[in-house]
Amino acid sequence: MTIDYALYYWPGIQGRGEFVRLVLEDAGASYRDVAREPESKDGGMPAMMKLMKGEGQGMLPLAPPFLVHEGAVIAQSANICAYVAARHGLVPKDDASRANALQVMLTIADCADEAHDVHHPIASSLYYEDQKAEAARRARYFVSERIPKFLGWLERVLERGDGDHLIGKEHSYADLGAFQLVEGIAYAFPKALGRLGPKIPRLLGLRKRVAERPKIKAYLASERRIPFNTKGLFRHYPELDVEVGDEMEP
Ligand SMILES: N[C@@H](CCC(=O)N[C@@H](CS)C(=O)NCC(=O)O)C(=O)O
Repeated sequence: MTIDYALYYWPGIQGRGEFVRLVLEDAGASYRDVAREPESKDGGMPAMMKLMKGEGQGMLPLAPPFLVHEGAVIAQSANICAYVAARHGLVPKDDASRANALQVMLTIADCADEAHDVHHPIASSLYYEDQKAEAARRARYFVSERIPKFLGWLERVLERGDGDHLIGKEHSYADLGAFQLVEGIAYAFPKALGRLGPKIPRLLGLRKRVAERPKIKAYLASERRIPFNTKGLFRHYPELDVEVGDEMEP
């Protein structure tokens, strides 16, 4: 079997690479997850670092995830998702729908960035333990203002559409991204999501439906799906899943 895509991402975490993995999996694409493969098979961290140092052809990536396809090196998670989706029928063909799908995916990436910045509000190069006070302060705002804003917006986009899909009447990579965002928030901020749940029925319905897509279901049950953990983008620290009351309006 020919392998079409090579995904490069930190081994051991879902992170931003997971948004790409879900699109590759739902597309049924053949791909390598290079940094998770043994060095003896040209995988592992050395293979990824080589490309990050510019010791390869194609565009120089700033940070993982990046995808190599037919010699092109493509970075930025939302951009990679859009690229793969367009090749596998996971986004409508017209320009406006494609721009809207990317808009949704970039907004999801913004929320994922903010979820990261809750546990690393000062610097990614510092340990969480070195920025706990700032993280606790930031968590209050993320939980009370930002989660309701982002998830409430996705709910409204669904409501204004057919109720089931973010883009038109078709399943697209935007739906896969929304699924992963909700999964990440459910893991990291279960109490916050529990409180918000009654206000986002369509988004929770989308989450369920995506999880039941045959290829996604098989992937989620496989070893390829790395469990969430406290090294990734979405981290569960109980002290950050703070209780807030009436501030939870979307
Ligand atoms: N906006 C980029 C962010 C990429 C990014 O921050 N990657 C992380 C891992 S998830 C990283 O390794 N960053 C290293 C760095 O920024 O120096 C994307 O969505 O792909």
